[in-house]
Amino acid sequence: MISGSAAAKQDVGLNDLGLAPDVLRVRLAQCIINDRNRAGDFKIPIHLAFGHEALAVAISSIMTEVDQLVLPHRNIHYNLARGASLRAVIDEFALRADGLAGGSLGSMNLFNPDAGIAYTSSILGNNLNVGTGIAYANVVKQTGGMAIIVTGDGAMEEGAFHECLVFLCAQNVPAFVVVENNEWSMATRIDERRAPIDLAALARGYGASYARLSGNNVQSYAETLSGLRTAALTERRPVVVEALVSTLGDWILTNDDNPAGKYINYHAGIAPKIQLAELPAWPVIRQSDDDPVHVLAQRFERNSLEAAARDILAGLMRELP
Ligand SMILES: Cc1ncc(C[n+]2csc(CCOP(=O)(O)OP(=O)(O)O)c2C)c(N)n1
Ligand SMILES: [Mg+2]
Repeated sequence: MISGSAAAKQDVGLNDLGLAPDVLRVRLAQCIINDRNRAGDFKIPIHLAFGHEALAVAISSIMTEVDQLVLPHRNIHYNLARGASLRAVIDEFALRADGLAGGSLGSMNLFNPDAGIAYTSSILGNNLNVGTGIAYANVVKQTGGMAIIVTGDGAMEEGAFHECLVFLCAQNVPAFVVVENNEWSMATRIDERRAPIDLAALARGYGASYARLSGNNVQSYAETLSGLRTAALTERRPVVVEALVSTLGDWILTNDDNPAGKYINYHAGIAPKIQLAELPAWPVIRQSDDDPVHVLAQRFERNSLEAAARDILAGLMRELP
């Protein structure tokens, strides 16, 4: 299990912060998009991924030019981590021709082959089948590349999840099947909707490797994933990577039916409680290991992180339409 470590802190400039600036950029860009959504700029459903930044940045950092990402409906963190400009994403979400995909894909199907994002689907489970085909093509064509297929704890309830693992194991295909486990599928928690599934045992049963990521330490995630990538290619087998994430942005709904207030876990749309202007100088949402930005402070001095966040935010603001 990978978790945040309490190594000596470093007070350093932007270039010496490792992957921290990338985590901050993905966080700040999402804050800006959330504010724009609140202002009424977008007409499509947008699934933000506050709390998922460390995973996306770490995965992006270990990808080679011949690897492919295959994504589900919640994909903004990967699109940003792979370098999409904020402006191109905002234009895409506003369905403008200048958008990342010419305004034709919107949010839930947003892919970007130039950045190694080969396919994205809003249909749960659909990207597992397509990703399996892409992974197999890597073997047949001997590209040396690896498909990284991302799914959720809800989408893995689709039969495609099992078909995909059976095929990848039977054909000795290296691939990552990354399960972003936030415990929620829309408004239902795992313990409300099904029996718990032990992914380690399930992977073992099919003949796949298994790794679990938790704690949101981007640097150790990257090191672990890099080792897993090498092992998958050498051993020619898939790895189920279960990443524990908290999708930040929860709020309390109070109305006639719920006078005492009902807890709403963030799924899509505006995260009502998150506003850039109200966040600290470096954009922490939750003071715990649930928040990859909070975890950055285990390694770096707050001064360094605040300075980096200011620089990155200024750069993002310059991009805005
Ligand atoms: C085949 C299919 N069924 C239902 C939906 C509606 N739907 C969209 S997102 C979602 C929840 C997905 O949960 P999970 O895979 O855990 O991803 P998360 O939203 O938690 O990141 C559902 C049921 C869909 N898009 N496709
Ligand atoms: Mg989920």
